[in-house]
Amino acid sequence: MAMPPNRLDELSRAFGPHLNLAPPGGWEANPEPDKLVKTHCCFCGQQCGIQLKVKDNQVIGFEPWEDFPFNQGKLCPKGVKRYLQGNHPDRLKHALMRTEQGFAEVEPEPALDRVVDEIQSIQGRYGKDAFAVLSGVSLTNEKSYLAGKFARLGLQTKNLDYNGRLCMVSAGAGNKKAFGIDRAANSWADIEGAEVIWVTGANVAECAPITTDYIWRARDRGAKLIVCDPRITPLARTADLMLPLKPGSDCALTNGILHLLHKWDLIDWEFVNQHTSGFEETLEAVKDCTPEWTSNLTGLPIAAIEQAARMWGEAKTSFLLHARGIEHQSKGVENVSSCINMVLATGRIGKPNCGYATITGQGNGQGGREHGHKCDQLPGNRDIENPEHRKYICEVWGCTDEELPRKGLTAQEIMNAIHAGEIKGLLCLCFNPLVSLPDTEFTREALSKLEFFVVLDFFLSETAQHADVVLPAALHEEDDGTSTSTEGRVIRIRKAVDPPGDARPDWEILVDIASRLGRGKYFDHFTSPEAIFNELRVASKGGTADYFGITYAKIEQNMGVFWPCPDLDHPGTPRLFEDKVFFTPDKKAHFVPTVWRPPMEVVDAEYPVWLTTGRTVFHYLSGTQTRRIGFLVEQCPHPYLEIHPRLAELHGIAEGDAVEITSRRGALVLPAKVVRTIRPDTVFIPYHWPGALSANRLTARHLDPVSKIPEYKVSAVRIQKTTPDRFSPELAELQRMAFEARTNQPVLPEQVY
Ligand SMILES: Nc1nc2c(c(=O)[nH]1)N[C@H]1C(S)=C(S)[C@@H](COP(=O)(O)OP(=O)(O)OC[C@H]3O[C@@H](n4cnc5c(=O)[nH]c(N)nc54)[C@H](O)[C@@H]3O)O[C@H]1N2
Ligand SMILES: Nc1nc2c(c(=O)[nH]1)N[C@H]1C(S)=C(S)[C@@H](COP(=O)(O)OP(=O)(O)OC[C@H]3O[C@@H](n4cnc5c(=O)[nH]c(N)nc54)[C@H](O)[C@@H]3O)O[C@H]1N2
Ligand code: SF4
Ligand SMILES: [Mo]
Repeated sequence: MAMPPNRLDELSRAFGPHLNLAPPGGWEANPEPDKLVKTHCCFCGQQCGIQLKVKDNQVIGFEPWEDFPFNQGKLCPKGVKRYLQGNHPDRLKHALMRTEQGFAEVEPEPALDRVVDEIQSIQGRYGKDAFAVLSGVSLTNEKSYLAGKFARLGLQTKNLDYNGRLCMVSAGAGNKKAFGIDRAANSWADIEGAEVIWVTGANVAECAPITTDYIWRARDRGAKLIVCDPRITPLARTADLMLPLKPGSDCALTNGILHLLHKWDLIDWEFVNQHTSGFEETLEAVKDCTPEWTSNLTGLPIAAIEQAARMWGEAKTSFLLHARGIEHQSKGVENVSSCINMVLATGRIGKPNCGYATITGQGNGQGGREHGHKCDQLPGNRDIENPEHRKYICEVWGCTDEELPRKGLTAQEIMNAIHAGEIKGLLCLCFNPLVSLPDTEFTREALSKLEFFVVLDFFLSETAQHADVVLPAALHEEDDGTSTSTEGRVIRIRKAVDPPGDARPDWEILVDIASRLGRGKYFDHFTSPEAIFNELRVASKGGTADYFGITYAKIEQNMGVFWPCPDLDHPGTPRLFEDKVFFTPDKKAHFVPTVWRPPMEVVDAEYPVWLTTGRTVFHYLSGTQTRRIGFLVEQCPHPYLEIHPRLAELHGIAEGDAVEITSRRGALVLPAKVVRTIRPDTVFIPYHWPGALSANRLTARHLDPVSKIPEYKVSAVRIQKTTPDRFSPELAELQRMAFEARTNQPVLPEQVY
C-alpha cells in the first residue's frame, strides 16, 4: 500500500537518527519478491512466525505466516515494521575505530588486531578476569551458547553476564527453587481452557500482544480474568476483577490470598501432601496476612482481596501469568515464589487447562538463559560451581577443570567493578547498558573509565558511542539459527539475506577473536550455526534444559519442538510435570515461604510519589531499533509522564505540560500524559530513550539479593510543574517532528506547546 510522503523523515535527519519510513525503492515501487522466507520476529519472546519478502538480497516487506501455530499470522506493530531496519542508512557496514577526531571506518583486519592486542595487554597486566563480557538474548541459542564458551575458554574470564539479568532472572530463580527447572510450565494452549486467568505485573496487550488473543479466546469460553497492576493496562480494561495495588506490594497480596485459601479450605490437600514440600512453613509465614493486613499494605479494598481469593480458590482450572511488574523488584524472587505458592496450594499445574508461566522478555529470553550465558551457569542450565556439571562440560569442550573459570559477577556488578577500576576491559554485544541499566549517570561514568571497550552491534547504539572499536554485526534476518519462545518451543530463525559490507554474524566475529587469541582449538570447528547447535545439543544433554533430541530437521518438520527433549525419538514436552514429577532432588514441588518486606526505596516527605517504568507497544527495549522506524516513532515519538488527574491537579499540571521529575539519582523534564488508568499516588515513564530522555536517570541500582535484578519498578520521586523551555533540545525536537507529521505542515516551536 502506498503511503503519503511525510515530513517526519526529512526533519528527523536534523535531530539525529534517520527514520526509515519506506522499504528499499519506496512504497510506490512495490516490486514482486524473489522469495518468501519463513522465520520469526526479531523482537519479543512471543517469537511470532512471519514470512519475509526478499528481493535482490533486501528484505522489502512481509506476509503473514498463517500456518505457524502460535500467532497464526497475527503480528503487533513492531513485527509488522521490523523489515525497515535492513536498508536503514545508519546501518553499520564497516568497523569503526576511535581516533582523536572521532570514529573512523577501518578494514576488518586492523580492527580485529587491535581488539586482540588490547585484550592481551589488559589481561597480561591485570589478570584474565579484568576483561569482561556483557551479552544479550536477542542472540540465537547458537550465539548465546558461543558467547558463554567464548568468555570462558576464549578470553578465560569468569566475568560474563547478559541482559537477561535485567529481565528474566527473578523468574528463573523462583522457578528453580520451586520446580528445579526454569521454563513456562505449559504451552499457551492451556490458557484457552482455564476457568480463571490471573495476570500480574504484565502489560500483556502491549508487551506480549499475541498472548491477549489466547486470553480473549478463554474469555469467550467463559473464563474470568483477574489483573494486578498499579496501572489499568489495556488488557485490564477487559478484566472481571482489577487489583490496582501499590507498586512493590505484590508479595503482601499473594500472601494474603494464600492466607484466605487456607482459611476457607480451598486447598488441594491431595496434591499438596503427595507432590510438594514446605507447605507448613509457608502457611506459618502467611498466618498473620489477614485481609486487613493485606489491604493496608496494598491499598486494595478488603472486598476485592476476598473476591480474588474466592475466584481463584473456587475455580477448577486456572492459569497464572506474570512478567516484569513483579520481577523487577528488590524482592523479585520472593514475589515469584509467592505466586507459585498460590498455584501449588490449589494443585493447578501439570494437567490440562491448568498452568503457570512467566512471560519471557527478549526474543530469545528463554533459550538464551539456558546454555551458559549467565555468570554462574554452564550449558543445559548446569551450575558452574557443581563439580559433576563442570566435569561433564570439560569433557564436551575438551578442556581441564583448571581451564574452566568459576562463577563471575552479574551484569550490574560488572558495571560496578568497572566503575571501581577493578575491571579494565569490556566486550559488549547485543546489550545497550547506557540506556537499560539503572542510574544512567553511574553507567556513563563507568564506561568512561574503561581502558578498552569493544562493541558488536548493527547500529551505533548509545553505548557503542563510548567504544574504542565497534565491529559491525548481522541483523536477525542475516543469519541462521534457533530461538526458544516464551512457551519453551525451540524454533528456526532462517537467513533471508546476506549482511552488507563487512558486517558479519556475531558467531563468526567471536570465533575469529578466539582464534587470534590462540584458542582456536576450542572454536575453529564452528563453521556454521548448525555446527554450533550440534555441540549445544551434546553440552545440554542430561541437564534440565536438555536439547539433545532437537535437530534443525525436527524443528522444521514440527513447526518447533518443546524442550526438554532428551533423545532423537522424543516428541518434546509442551506441558511439564504431567506425571507430577518435578526436577528437584526429591522430585517434589517446593513451596518457598515468603515474608513481606518493603521495597528498597519508599516514598517519604521529600520524594512522595511512586515511580514505575516499563514499555509501550510501539518501542522495543533501549529503542536502538524501533527509534529508527518512522511509523513507530510517529505513533510514540518521545517519552512522557503518565499521571492521574487527581495528582496532576494537586500540582496544577494539565495534559502536555512540562513536568520535572526528580529522584535521589537525577532529574528529567517530560510532558504530562494525564490518564485515569494509573493509581493517583504513582507515575509511569516508558524507558526506551537515551540521554536527557532516559527513565533510568531516575532509577536506583538496588538489586534483588538472589537474582541481582534491578528494582526498575519501584522508586520514589517528587514532581513539579515547570515551563516548556526546560524540555531538553531532544524532546523539543521530537515534539516538533511529531506535530509536523500529524499536521503535515511545519510549525513554530511555540505551537507545539
Ligand atoms: N512493546 C514492547 N514489547 C516488549 C518489550 C518492549 O520493549 N516493548 N520488551 C520485551 C521484554 S525484554 C520484556 S522483559 C517484556 C516486559 O513485559 P511486561 O513486564 O509486561 O512490561 P513492563 O512494561 O516492563 O511492565 C509490566 C507491568 O508491570 C506493571 N507494574 C509496575 N510496577 C508494578 C508492581 O509493583 N506490581 C505489579 N503487579 N505490577 C507492576 C506496570 O504498570 C506494567 O503494566 O516485554 C517484552 N515485549
Ligand atoms: N527503567 C527500566 N529499565 C529497564 C527495563 C525497565 O522495565 N525499566 N527493562 C529491562 C529489561 S526487561 C531488559 S530486557 C533490558 C534490555 O536492555 P538492552 O539489552 O540493553 O536493550 P536492547 O535494546 O535489547 O539492546 C540490545 C542492543 O543490541 C543490539 N542487537 C540486537 N540484536 C543483536 C544481535 O543479534 N547482535 C548484536 N551484536 N547486537 C544486537 C541492538 O541494536 C541494541 O543496541 O532493559 C532493562 N532496563
Ligand atoms: S508480539 Fe512480539 S514477536 Fe510478535 S510481532 Fe510483536 S514484537 Fe514481534
Ligand atoms: Mo526484558
